[in-house]
Amino acid sequence: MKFYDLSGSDNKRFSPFGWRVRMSLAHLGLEENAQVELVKFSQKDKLKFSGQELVPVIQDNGVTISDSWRIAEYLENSYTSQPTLFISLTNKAYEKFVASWVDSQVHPLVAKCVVRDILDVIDPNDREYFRRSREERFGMSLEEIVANREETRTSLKRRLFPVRKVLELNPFLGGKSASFADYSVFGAIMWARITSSFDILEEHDPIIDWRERMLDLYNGFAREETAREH
Ligand SMILES: N[C@@H](CCC(=O)N[C@@H](CS)C(=O)NCC(=O)O)C(=O)O
Repeated sequence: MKFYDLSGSDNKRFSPFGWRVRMSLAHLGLEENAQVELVKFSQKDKLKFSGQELVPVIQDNGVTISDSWRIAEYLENSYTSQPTLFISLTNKAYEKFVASWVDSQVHPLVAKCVVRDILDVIDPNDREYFRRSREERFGMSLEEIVANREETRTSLKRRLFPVRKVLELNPFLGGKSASFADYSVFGAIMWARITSSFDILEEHDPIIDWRERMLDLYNGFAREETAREH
């Protein structure tokens, strides 16, 4: 299996969607099966075979799959007989809800905290593209986007309310063990952890305990990925 993941300079892998796939591979015990191919923003030619320009992508047994959700579905369908990544039996409804909620409601706030810092961890050749494309998307400079990030963090704290409520009852969003819902939220956490020294969680937030549990999973491999100092 080949796994194409986004990379900054020094092979830093910060893509939140890449993290969903990394955690899913580890969850299924497949991390050793996947040969990782790192792709920088300026190396989109490596993805030509997939007919689109975004990572993550996997190639396995002659099939090519892009999009973290579709990749996780493929892995679960191909490598397990029982549902474990997607625990809700009704059309994966819960995981779909959480993943889409993170994409639309959590990622924009995380971006407003760390997008300027991403510039420092990507390849110097990718910086002009990154600044231009993100400034176009937000309609302001990277510096302006993050200017009020303490306030953004307070909004993020409010937005993460449902996560806190589930964690009052369970150690993981998946219940007793982690599921794709956890990996969706955790992807956003790792995105910030690797690119920025700004902690997107405020002190004493109970979500910090969950973050620690997530960092411990699968022999703590996520914790070993170099984080920027807080
Ligand atoms: N829906 C896709 C989103 C993938 C995506 O947005 N990937 C970003 C990296 S986090 C990317 O490849 N960006 C390339 C670019 O912006 O040029 C998924 O879940 O995999």
